[in-house]
Amino acid sequence: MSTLFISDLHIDETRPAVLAGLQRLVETEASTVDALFILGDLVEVWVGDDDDGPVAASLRETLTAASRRCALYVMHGNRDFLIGPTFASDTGATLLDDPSVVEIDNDRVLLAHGDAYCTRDAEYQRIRALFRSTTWQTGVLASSLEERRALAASLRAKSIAANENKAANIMDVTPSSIQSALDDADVSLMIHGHTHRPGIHDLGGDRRRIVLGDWDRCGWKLRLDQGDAELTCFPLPD
Ligand SMILES: [Mn+2]
Repeated sequence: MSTLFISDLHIDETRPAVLAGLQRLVETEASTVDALFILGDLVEVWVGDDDDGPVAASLRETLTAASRRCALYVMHGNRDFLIGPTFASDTGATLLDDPSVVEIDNDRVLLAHGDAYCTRDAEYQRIRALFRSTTWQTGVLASSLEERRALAASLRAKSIAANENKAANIMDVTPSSIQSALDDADVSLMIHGHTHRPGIHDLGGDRRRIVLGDWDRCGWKLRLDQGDAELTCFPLPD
């Protein structure tokens, strides 16, 4: 069995190369794997499944093409937590809870976006809890698409000012929170994104933590083939 993992594409209208890179990955690789997992922050912002803009339309098309070639799983990140069941059914994707344990090559693997393990950033964790609460999300989704676009634009302006998508500004995971997550799930392998610090970490014993990379100067993908893990950076189209 072959499985592909990506995360942190942060797609928006300002970076067409990233969307083009995803389209090319789907065309060239989705039919060579059994499943594609997107572990959060597929987009820079998602204002709701009723988004009728060009980026949302391209994403629907691209993910639909992916789900025709392999099983497609989408997990929320801290940017696209408003992706809902309508988008999932439109594209043939299955929404995955964060975290989730899935079986791959007869091994149980813990999948997560990763931000929940950055426990040293108390302020971030407070905002995370708010944004992921049903009450807050229901309130936002009750406002008009125009109001949500305005809210997204103001949050995005703040994010650019704060350079929030840069690894230096994202706190890394707390090692103890990783060990607890592995203990709780009773697994030896976890895969996550968010921190923009791609790598394969040997945690001792048979424990491993694989961190996916963000799509910026290149795209990042992890391919698991019968237990072999290959984490690579590949060029994005011009
Ligand atoms: Mn993230």
